[in-house]
Amino acid sequence: MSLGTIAAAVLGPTTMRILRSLTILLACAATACAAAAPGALAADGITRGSVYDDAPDNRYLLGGNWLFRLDTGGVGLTQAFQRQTDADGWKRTSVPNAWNAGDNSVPSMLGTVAWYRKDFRLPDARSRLDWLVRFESVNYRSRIWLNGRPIGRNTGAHLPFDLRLPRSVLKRSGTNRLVIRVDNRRLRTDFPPSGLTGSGDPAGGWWNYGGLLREVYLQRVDRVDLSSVLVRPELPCATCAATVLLRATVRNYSDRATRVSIDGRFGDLRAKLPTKSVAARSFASFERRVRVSSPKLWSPATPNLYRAMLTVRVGGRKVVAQTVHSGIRSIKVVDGRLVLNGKALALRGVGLHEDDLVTGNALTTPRREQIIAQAKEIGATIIRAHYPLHPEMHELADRQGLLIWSEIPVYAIKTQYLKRLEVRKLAARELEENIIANQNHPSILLWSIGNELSARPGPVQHNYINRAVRQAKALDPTRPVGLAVAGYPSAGCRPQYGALDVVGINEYFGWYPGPSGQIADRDALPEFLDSIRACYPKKAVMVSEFGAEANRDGPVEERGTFQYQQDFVNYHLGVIAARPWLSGAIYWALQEFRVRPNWDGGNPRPNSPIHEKGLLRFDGTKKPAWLDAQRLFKATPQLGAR
Ligand code: GCB
Repeated sequence: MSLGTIAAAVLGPTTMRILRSLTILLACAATACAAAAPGALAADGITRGSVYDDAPDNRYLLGGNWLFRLDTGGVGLTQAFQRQTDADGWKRTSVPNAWNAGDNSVPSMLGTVAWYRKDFRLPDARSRLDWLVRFESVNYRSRIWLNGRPIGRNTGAHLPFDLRLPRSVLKRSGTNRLVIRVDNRRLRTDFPPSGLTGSGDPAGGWWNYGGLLREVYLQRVDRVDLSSVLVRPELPCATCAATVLLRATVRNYSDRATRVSIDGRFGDLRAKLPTKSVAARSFASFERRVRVSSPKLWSPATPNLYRAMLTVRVGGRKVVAQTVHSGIRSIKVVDGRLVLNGKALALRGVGLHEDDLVTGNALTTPRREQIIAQAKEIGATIIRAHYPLHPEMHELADRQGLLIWSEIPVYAIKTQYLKRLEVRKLAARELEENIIANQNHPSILLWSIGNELSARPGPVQHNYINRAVRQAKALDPTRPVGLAVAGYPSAGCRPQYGALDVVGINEYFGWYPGPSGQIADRDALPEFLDSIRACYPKKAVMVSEFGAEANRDGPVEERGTFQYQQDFVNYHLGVIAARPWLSGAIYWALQEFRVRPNWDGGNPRPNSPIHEKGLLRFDGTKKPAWLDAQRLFKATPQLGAR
């Protein structure tokens, strides 16, 4: 047992997290603050563990000093790579990092190519070990080299990927050099897609931050590793016993078939998973069900968590273990309502972006804690983002009782691109990865397959919806599947939404005019919502967005004033409250964030690139409408209205 493991056992995860941050700071005091040339940077900053709790225990955070440089070009990739590995031109940085945080220019939004480098020594030099590198989120296209040899690539942010460090190039005791080329220039077929606005500026619903936006880890593999862990409670009724499925998918990295045994735990219950042999260089799944006779249910009001644990052994020796904090609850759509543990929901909540004035999308733990605390303070029971949130956001939501509308960034992609095979494949991969990475969280309410695709769907979107719903249900039969759509009366009833359990309506009545001015008048909202109910009587319907920009005091009739926003919030929440069949409503957004150059968001006096529909300003101060939303959220019986 290493010192780190002993410390973790004695001190617990939160204290360990604080100690890790201190270690990084002290490392900086000893090295970064000395004037060593970046080219000769010492290998440093590797600490045992992860910034979140439910991770396998064989991870090491690749923290400390990293190097960064913008691309200086090169004819081919090899030449570019060689130039980038020269000693000159690198600057110190730390990871996570968004290199263009605070640069609000058009070129910054359009994206560029940049390089990161980390020199490191393995924390354990034993030759029987294999090593992986894991990236939690890289925006957008990445290529990775180890000691000058290409080892892999990835496309798409907000979801993790890992690569094996080849034995033939990995130095067991010397310094290894990891180099990552990150390209955040967007294509029309990316998630989210690029494009141009009417005025020729880069389009897009949020800032295009480039970089290693979340943590990077090393993962130590002792012959076999946990490739995924599933802890899935099934609750037939609110007063029933629960069955919990424990499943571990194990990968054997070695050249020999290996007999693996797994000990499972769920709360106080212990369960051995059937022992089997895993063939050389392949995967095997192990599973077992346990019965929990009188479960303490999870809900936003009582976020009870059970600690589950899977410990993998080879020849009786523990090689890896993972903890999962699980919650027992059921979520269903019954007669057109979302029902949690047998009670119909009328959720209230906020949409958000992982954005920070200083660090952009590369958030710190305190900033994540702040966002969740703000959502709780306003009285939310649900949060929504356009992409999978950081794993720690999920854990905070589990612990503090927030539900998550979990969406993949299949955002406003045009039908002509959605039609393409490579786009469909990437969407399917992101949906699968999101479900595999995040399904253990009781906070996840539903899987959303996208936002604002064409409001008049045809065969292409129909086909996308059908396949995505089928895929999500096959991976996770316990959760509903939804889609957020732009709310326009002219769209009518759409049979293409048939496979969905939940329809989210983004409604901006009385804010944007919409095509032919059809949503300019807010008084058209009640009738519109009633028509949606009539279209989809068996589906759960939620208002997935509503909001108005506000950045100044002024008359209540003047768009963009705090008074207009206040009136807007009161009116919309009033119309929503009068429709108890709505399963929820989500204000867009909790806080201001960066969108794109020349963003006006419908405000005659905008403050580009800031999206100002937030109830909090970017600096965290409250706008007057915050109190209205808080009062009305808290006055709503959100859990168990029926
Ligand atoms: C939407 C989008 C969201 C935007 C919002 C707006 O429908 O889903 O990403 O920020 O409208 O403010 O226009």
